Amino acid sequence: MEFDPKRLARARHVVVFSGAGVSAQSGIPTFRDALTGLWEHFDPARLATVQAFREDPALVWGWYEWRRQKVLEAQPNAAHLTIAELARRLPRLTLITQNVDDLHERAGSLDVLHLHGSLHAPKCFACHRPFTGPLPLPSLPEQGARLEPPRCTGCNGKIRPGVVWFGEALPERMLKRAVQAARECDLLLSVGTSGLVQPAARIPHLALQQGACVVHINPQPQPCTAPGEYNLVGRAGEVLPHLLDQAFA
Ligand code: BV8
Ligand code: ZN
Repeated sequence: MEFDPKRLARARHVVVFSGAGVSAQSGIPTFRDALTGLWEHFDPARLATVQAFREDPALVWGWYEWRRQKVLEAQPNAAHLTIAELARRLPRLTLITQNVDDLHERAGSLDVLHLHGSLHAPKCFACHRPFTGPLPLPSLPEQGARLEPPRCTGCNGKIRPGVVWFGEALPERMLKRAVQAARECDLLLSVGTSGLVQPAARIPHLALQQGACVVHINPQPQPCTAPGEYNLVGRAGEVLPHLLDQAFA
């Protein structure tokens, strides 16, 4: 059964749930893509943890600064821009992202729900105060270059990335708003995510459970377990603009 794009134009409340795949065509490595994936050089499950930062703060801070540098050098791609355009054309759109980059915001999306935090919100590892000091452009030679984290102006603690690490709780308020939107939407677009990381991966299932239609936009077709679940196989940078054109033609 094919997904009818007109359902998008008629939707009352659309949720877009995005993962690393939406930034792939901006040149930001995803976590799992074999060739360029972040896992290939460094295992995020090992590095994206409190333990790793405790053991080797310069390695972890350097890895995140390298990733922040990639984001600063990147541009939003057609997928980000189309999601921002959809929000302008629909009565209501809630954007929930697992990504820690700001490409959705730079594409014009407003009120982005970051379930896993942001590269642009560093904070003190000790006292949790947001770090407001200057962060020079890292200009790191390559992934894996070490960099001593700056110090907190309040308590001299080490500054850490403002992201949610494995084993850390997701920001309560964000997760509540995301669950609420999934429970009341009539259509959810799941864009560029392998759906492996919990509890974020529950979001599309919550939408399905209450009868919303869920569309996976991904070059790898995702398992469709329920009626009302569809695959649009392809890269988000091409599939989303095409979907917008067909929906509002
Ligand atoms: C928690 C921020 C408890 C940091 C991230 C065993 C079983 C089940 C769960 C667990 C388990 N062991 C541990 C857990 C829990 C764990 C977890 O889920 N682990 C997984 C690995 C099994 N979860 C946690 O630890 C969470 N916290 O549970 O805390 C708790 C509760 C209360 C109180 C205290 C503690 C925290 C999880 C958050 C981790 N942080 N990010 C950072 O970025 O470094 S996760 C990180 O990885 C991303 O944020 C993202 O969520 C995830 C990557 O997933 P994707 O975005 O889907 O990316 P991926 O590369 O996997 O896929 C890309 C997709 O895009 C692919 O499908 C590809 O085909 C597609 N694609 C490629 N190109 C394109 C494309 N699609 C479209 N267009 C293209 N062009
Ligand atoms: Zn501090």
